[in-house]
Amino acid sequence: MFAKTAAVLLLAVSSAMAALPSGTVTCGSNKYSVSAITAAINAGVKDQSSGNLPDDYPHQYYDEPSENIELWCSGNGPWYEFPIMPTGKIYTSTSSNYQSPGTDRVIFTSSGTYCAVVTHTGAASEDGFVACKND
Ligand code: 2AM
Repeated sequence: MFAKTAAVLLLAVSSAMAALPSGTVTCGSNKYSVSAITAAINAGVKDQSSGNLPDDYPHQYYDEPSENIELWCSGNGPWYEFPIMPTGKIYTSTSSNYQSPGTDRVIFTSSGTYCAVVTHTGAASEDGFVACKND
């Protein structure tokens, strides 16, 4: 009984803490480690606070109920999205050196708390997003 209660409590606390993914996240055929995800979030937060916004990223991310994307962070936003690149490089587009943002994005809060990894690959509409596997 005690163990069961403790397990339920642990589950409740850990889900409220917006844990990072437990392992590799897959977006279409692109794979991301937890450290790559953390690095992309940190770059997005840094760009935002420095006012350096390559192609306006981070963009604000809006909860779209029809997309059925679960956000693993608590609160009501605002949320932000920033490209995560399958090359392992950090997204640093500039007007003189344009870089495509690709298909995949990390979603996070203004303080850099992890919320999700999403992709345009396999989304129901061309401009829509779908959650990446194991995010
Ligand atoms: P993106 O530029 O990173 O692809 C139209 O889909 C625009 O809204 C795109 O600029 C897209 O980001 C952004 N966007 C924000 N939240 C979205 C959501 N929940 N679903 C789809 N696009 C979203």
